[in-house]
Amino acid sequence: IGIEALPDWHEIGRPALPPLDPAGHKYDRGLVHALAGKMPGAIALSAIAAARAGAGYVRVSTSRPIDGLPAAIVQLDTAEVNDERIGCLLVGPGLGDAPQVLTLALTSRSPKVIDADGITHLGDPERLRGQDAIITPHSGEFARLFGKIEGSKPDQALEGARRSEAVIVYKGPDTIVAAPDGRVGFAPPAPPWLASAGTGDVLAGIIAAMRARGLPAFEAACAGVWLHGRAAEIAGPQMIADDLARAVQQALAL
Ligand code: NPW
Ligand code: AMP
Ligand code: MG
Repeated sequence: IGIEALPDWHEIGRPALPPLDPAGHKYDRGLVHALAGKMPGAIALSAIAAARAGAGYVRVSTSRPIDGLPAAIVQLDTAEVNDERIGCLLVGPGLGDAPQVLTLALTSRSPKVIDADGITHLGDPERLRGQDAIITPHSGEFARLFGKIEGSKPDQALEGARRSEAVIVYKGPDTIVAAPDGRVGFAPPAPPWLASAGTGDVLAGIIAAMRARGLPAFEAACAGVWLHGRAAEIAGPQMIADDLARAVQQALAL
């Protein structure tokens, strides 16, 4: 089907974040709790991006200390996934072969962003039902989770959202956000230098921060995609993922 025939589509634009409560404390400004795995550098990128995207508090559960994290990012050796203060749980970047960490995340009632190896370990999209989840697959991860779905990229994303009851951020040069209720967001063009290692991990962290800061799942996903693209423009063609994570702060001011 053509774009005009899609149920409820729109071009993704600047996010409308709720204003900060002048009397708020760090937990009110959004607690992102990230679960580390075999490649801690990836979750470090996510955590830094979440902090730069304005999460008031970022925690990382990890079995060993992670280099390069700002002092404000707290490292814990236990995964307290049932803490009701968690505004968004993040699992998957750098997880590697640790499906039990995904299973643990799915026991939490908090909203979730699931990316990378977390998507691969899902196996069955029906495990996402009732999870209040956003998933952020590239085309390889999308095919691993959903198998072959016919149709255009927005058709596929919508069908994936329907099957999983999750918001899908189907990444690539033409990123699409699809919700189970039929809404579809089309990202504005993003610079091709985003195609480098670690940029997807940064996106997952930004979206987790948007969710923890109070945006509903579809809006958080769209806001994250928009900020990620703008941060890439600000960081410029020679950027690496670390620069991208830092540039999110400037993208928020646009
Ligand atoms: P092909 O070539 O199309 O046949 P994986 P990953 C296919 C972590 N990272 N983009 C493609 O197959 C991540 O968080 C750690 C990419 C390819 O062979 C994950 O935990 C970093 N691939 C883990 O590494 C920074 C696509 O899928 C295969 C594709 C693995 O994530 C880097 C790769 O998929 C990285 O983020 C697409 N659009 N479409 C760190 N600093 O520690 C199809 N493929 O095996 O899931 O690899 O995405 O690199
Ligand atoms: P990942 O595949 O998880 O590392 O994520 C890569 C990120 O870069 C995603 O946000 C993609 O949408 C984005 N991206 C990948 N290739 C391109 C491209 N050619 N142009 C613009 N953005 C891209
Ligand atoms: Mg990735």
